Amino acid sequence: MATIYYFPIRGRAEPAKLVLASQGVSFKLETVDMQQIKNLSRFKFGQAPGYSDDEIPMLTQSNAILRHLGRKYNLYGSNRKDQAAIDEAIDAVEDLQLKYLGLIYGAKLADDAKATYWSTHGDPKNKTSRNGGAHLGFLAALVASGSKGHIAAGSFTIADVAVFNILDNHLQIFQKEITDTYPELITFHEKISAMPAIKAYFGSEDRVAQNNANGLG
Ligand SMILES: N[C@@H](CCC(=O)N[C@@H](CS)C(=O)NCC(=O)O)C(=O)O
Repeated sequence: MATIYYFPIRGRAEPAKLVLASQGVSFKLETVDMQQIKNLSRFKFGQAPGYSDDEIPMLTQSNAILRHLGRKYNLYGSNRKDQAAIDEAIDAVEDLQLKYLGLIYGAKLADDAKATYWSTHGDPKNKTSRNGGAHLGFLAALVASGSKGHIAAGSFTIADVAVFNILDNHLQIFQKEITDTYPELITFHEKISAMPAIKAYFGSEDRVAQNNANGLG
């Protein structure tokens, strides 16, 4: 059975859970202890999440897990052009994810840090400023340039999952700002949330309530 080894939060395990849920694949969450994993060689980099299934005894690195699931469940495009576009989107999401984690864990979501974050990574007027390639405007453009409401390949792929998840995290903090600024992102979020399997997952116990380990965001 697909097993995710992680803390009882959404965090970096959530994209994998979303993919499995979207395919109707049941999974088990084995909660881990931070100190314990430091001494377990199967957590190759001393970090979680980890993932295992019938093919892979243990895989770490959340984006490697996401890509493995994409290949396993045919959610990774069917030609190199689409696959490249999917990779591009996942890597762009990672750039924004690192900024987001800085806001949550580094700045502890302080009001002034939130304002600076929105100005740098959300406000359209700073899309062309130095923002480390991390800006919600880029995601909005990505969504708008996709086809059939999907980021790549004109169908549901792991790129949709990556973009959905980072957007979902940002909506916890910047709901009003995003709604007022990027209606295309709201439409995309609503579309993915309305997929029957995703909707069922959100209503299930598998969707843990806490987003980040420090309870913020
Ligand atoms: N690049 C890794 C980062 C994983 C990561 O930062 N995991 C955190 C929890 S979300 C962790 O295990 N931290 C403990 C540590 O770094 O010592 C991934 O994407 O999986």
